[in-house]
Amino acid sequence: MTTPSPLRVGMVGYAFMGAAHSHAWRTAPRFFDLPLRPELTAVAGRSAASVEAAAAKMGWASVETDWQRLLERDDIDLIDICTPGDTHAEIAIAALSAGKHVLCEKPLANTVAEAEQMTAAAAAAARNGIFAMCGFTYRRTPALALARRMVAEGRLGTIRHVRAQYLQDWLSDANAPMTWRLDKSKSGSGALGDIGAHIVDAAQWILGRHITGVSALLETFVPDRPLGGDLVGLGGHGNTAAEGPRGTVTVDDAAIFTARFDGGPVGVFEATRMALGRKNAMRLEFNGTKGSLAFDFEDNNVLSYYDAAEGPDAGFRRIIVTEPEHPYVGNWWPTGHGLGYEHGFTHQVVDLVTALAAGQQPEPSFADALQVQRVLAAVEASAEASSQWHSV
Ligand code: SOE
Repeated sequence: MTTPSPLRVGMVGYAFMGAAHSHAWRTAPRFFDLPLRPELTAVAGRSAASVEAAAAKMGWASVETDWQRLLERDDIDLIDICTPGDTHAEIAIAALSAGKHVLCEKPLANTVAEAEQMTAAAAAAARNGIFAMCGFTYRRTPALALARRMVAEGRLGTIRHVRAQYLQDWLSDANAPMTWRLDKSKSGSGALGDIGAHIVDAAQWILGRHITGVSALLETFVPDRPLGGDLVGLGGHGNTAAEGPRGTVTVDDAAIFTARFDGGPVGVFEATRMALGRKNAMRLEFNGTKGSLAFDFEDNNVLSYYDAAEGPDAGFRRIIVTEPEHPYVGNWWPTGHGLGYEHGFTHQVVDLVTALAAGQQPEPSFADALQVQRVLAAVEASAEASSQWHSV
């Protein structure tokens, strides 16, 4: 067997997402026969001591304290962007014009204008065989990939309803500290972009339909928070109560909206990081004319399916998505042994590397992610348009 050519990766950022991506780059070739062999060539971060410690822990061969250095290096083929949203556009556009492939964390950018520029840069690069992809990893959760397959097979008939929630609780405590995720200039938005973006992308991808309009409200329950916390630890998922001077929260704590999809389905969406007791409840439900599907990431190896053809005794049944025939699962453990959060990132590497080796556009493309960005912007615009709010 010939050894695959290397795909030499330079990663920017090394917190929560950097750790998840590092694990995926290392693990993917150990479980999947990849057409290219990922190499963890260099990681960039501003603090020399911290980036060196991260490189040693996560398995990167070298470090840079300026991400621009990654673009100058000719031993790097792909730039993996794991930094807050305010840096995505600059890094991605520069990387593409330097002839590097790009994997960029979601949401693609902080504004539609930035996302448009990134999409234009990606289109130009694609003409030269250089590709960009956005990291909506939940597409790679086996149960959700199976849901998409079942919808495409017509098992639900014509879809009428979409019910989508992404519920976490790590910001419930009003003294949980400020993080970059609560600063609009860094994160673009709050629960909306951080976790709402995932349910928008997943719902559209599973249905193969786009959201065409929304009616929304956004709420910020805790307008200021202690500045004393660790702004970076756990990628800004710090939830240990802190004291001292408080900074202003400039993003939404909760985003709630109704939506219409092309072709007829209607949807209800909710994203919050203040649903006490819900840890990572990324939930999707679809109701069609022939059946329904339901998923909750807190039980991520299960897809619930209701088949109306089973007659009066039909009930939701739990498909344990761990059979070798299920998407991605055949390369892992024996039936029933289950996968977790990190596997989505590993599958993302598998799909990305497979597309790059074939000279094909990986999905989701920047154009796909721009469309999600437009939905987020429409939610914000609708929430601001109080004239459309009817008081009771
Ligand atoms: C990354 O994909 C991500 O969206 C994080 O940014 C969220 O904070 C996390 O809770 C879910 O995953």
